[in-house]
Amino acid sequence: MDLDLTDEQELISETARRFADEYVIPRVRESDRAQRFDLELARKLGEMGYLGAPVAEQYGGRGLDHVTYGLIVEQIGRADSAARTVISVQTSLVCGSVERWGTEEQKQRWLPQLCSGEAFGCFGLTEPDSGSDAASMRTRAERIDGGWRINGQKMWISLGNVASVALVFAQTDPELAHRGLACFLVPTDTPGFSSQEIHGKLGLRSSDTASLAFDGLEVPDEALLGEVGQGFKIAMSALDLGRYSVAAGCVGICDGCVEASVAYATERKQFGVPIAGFQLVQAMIAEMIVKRDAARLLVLRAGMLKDKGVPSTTETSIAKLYATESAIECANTAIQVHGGAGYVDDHPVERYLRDARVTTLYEGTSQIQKLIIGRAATGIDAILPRSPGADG
Ligand code: COS
Repeated sequence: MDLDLTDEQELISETARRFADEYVIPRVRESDRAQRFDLELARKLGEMGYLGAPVAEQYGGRGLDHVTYGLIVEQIGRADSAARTVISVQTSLVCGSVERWGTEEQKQRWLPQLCSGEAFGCFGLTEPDSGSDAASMRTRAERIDGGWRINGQKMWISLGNVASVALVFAQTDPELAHRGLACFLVPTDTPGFSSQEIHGKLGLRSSDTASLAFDGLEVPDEALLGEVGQGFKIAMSALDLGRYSVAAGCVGICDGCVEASVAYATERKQFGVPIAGFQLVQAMIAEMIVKRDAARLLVLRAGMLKDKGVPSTTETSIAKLYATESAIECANTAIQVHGGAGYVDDHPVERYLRDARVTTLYEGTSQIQKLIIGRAATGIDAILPRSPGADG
């Protein structure tokens, strides 16, 4: 594994770091306090080429490799996880799915406006009663003349209130279980589509989060992404990209924790010396650095596998599991380094902790990542619980 970044990768990462420092960080505290989605920032991400960075240039993307995309996401994640969520959802879940599974017409219609930030997209998989068990969704799509009628609800949908297009996963035939799922590209101005803001979140307060409802919503056949029955595969392949992006963002959080802690500990004096001079404080900083570097290497490995075009589901789950758990641990440790100062939002570390907390829940919980990793190692599927006495 070649760990050297190319000159271009270094340059793009450095540019993203500068953009994060100069443009994103100065506005993040106010948006977080106001719990307000920063539309101007989201559009600026498009202008910078950070939405759809790995999408082919012919569709408005930058045609970058996944390693470079991960470097961009890390830098934005260090600055603001809400902005990073815009990139992850738009690029990995939405653009990634349209580019891989869409018809030429669907790609031409949606990708340029999504990559430029002119329009936003959301990913409608999770429902009030269906999270880890994504295939058990209740949203139904029924065949009508020339198209489909969709009824149901989605929950915890990032960008759901600002999106112009929603990827909506729906069951076409419950008897077929996951093989009956279909995915639709639904313009959000379609009659029967509605969204509602979700507030009161622990973190990601300036991220737009919605519940969606579909009430007799009708779409033509051309709205189908891929084929009927491919919905589950589309969702899982999207999550392979989305989990990678979340992991890269969490490397950014770990890095931000190190940076803030070193700055604070070398400045803050107690007993007449900077607290960085105390061994127990250095130990905390060292622990964060080890976690950051290990997470960064796991993300790099997953990105390299994606760039080679080989399966990377397990390595992506390993990166996501480790990076997200590490982000929480680093943020908690960084608050400890900061003492009381870390408990208020003059420093970024309390926000890091609140924002990191969701990353072990969304795009597959840590438990789901462990089950994916364990199944790959043992060949035994421990995902479905078996009742006592059941066969097999
Ligand atoms: N890419 C493409 N196809 C995939 C895939 C992937 N990464 N993972 C699985 N599939 C396919 C399998 O090949 C299988 O295909 P067939 O029907 O042809 O056999 C099918 O999907 C079912 O796969 P699997 O048996 O692995 O599904 P399980 O029901 O065992 O469970 C888990 C899969 C639990 C891992 C999955 O449902 C999951 O990841 N759940 C979490 C959902 C999630 O992350 N939700 C958050 C939403 S975004 S906030």
